Amino acid sequence: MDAWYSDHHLGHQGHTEFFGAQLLPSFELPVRAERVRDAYLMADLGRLDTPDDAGLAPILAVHEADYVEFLRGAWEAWRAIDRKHPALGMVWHAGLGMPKECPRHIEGQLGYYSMDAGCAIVAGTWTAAYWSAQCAITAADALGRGAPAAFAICRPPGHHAAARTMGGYCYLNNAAIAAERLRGQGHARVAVLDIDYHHGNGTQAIFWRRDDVFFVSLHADPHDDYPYFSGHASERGEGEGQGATLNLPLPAGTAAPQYLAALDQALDAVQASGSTAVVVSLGVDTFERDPISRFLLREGDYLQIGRRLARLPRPVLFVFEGGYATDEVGRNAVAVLQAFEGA
Ligand code: SP5
Ligand code: ZN
Repeated sequence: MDAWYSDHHLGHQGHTEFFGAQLLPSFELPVRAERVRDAYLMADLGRLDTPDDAGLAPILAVHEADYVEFLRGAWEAWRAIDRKHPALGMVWHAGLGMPKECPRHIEGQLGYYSMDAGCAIVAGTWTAAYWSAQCAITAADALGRGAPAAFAICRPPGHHAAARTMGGYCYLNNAAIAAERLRGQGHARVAVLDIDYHHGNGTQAIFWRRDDVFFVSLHADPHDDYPYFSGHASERGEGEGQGATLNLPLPAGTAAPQYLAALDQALDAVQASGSTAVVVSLGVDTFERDPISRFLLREGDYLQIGRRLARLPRPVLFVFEGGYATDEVGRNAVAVLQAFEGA
């Protein structure tokens, strides 16, 4: 399978995050995508290319225009008040619902458009997020031309971003944008299978009321881990989308046997959904030595995952999400693809 990668992601660095009240460099580092790219090339699975520029239209098919405008201009606006540090909101509207009025001040806007303090903005953030999304779009277009599988090496990741909200290192929802693109190619039903350690709350929210995109996710139980406020098994979609969301939360300490059993359940659900194209949100922060996660998957387990994913209906688009063990992130992500191709 061919892959898409853009080095514009390198401009998104120097951003920080909090652990409690301690400010740390973000776990979401440029080296992650470089390691995935290098492992992909080493595995000799196909061609690596840079994405085409499909413009803003496919992004605006998923995200609200005011949010996209905010992301484009946030760094410039922030520079007017602080020229030295990343932009980061610290005031949120939790519990109030989405306020009617968006604040005029950039600090207020940063809070208005975010779910947490995990999305600092630096000079290169918008360009990086834009080209990350373009990787997913170009890869989806390759499927439209008949490729059975493709790999979008996206950075920053996307699955925590909703239509008007950033969070959890995610600005634009690459997987949702790709799923929408596949819908536009004539697939009546598309599935998004999210195997990142964290619940894909953004993707779930985007398709919550729709039955044309089936969302299924395996992740840490939100009682115990980020994003805490979505991902429970009781969340099944609403309205037209009733039943088109499936969450399979798993406890801390989950290892391969339990994980693979849940994956089988997810794969059965994708089959039953009648989807004719699949986007896999491929996070490998399920790894035993991931620094922010508490599952116990080992390197060889990613081959098992890939072999099982070969059961998916084609075409399949792999979109890179999380994975923070920088020494192993490349090998683990590419192991999934190798086993998928080999099966
Ligand atoms: C795309 C993705 O994987 N985003 C993850 C965002 C997680 N943000 C919250 C991280 C909280 C980490 N707390 C545990 C620290 C252990 N040292
Ligand atoms: Zn994650």
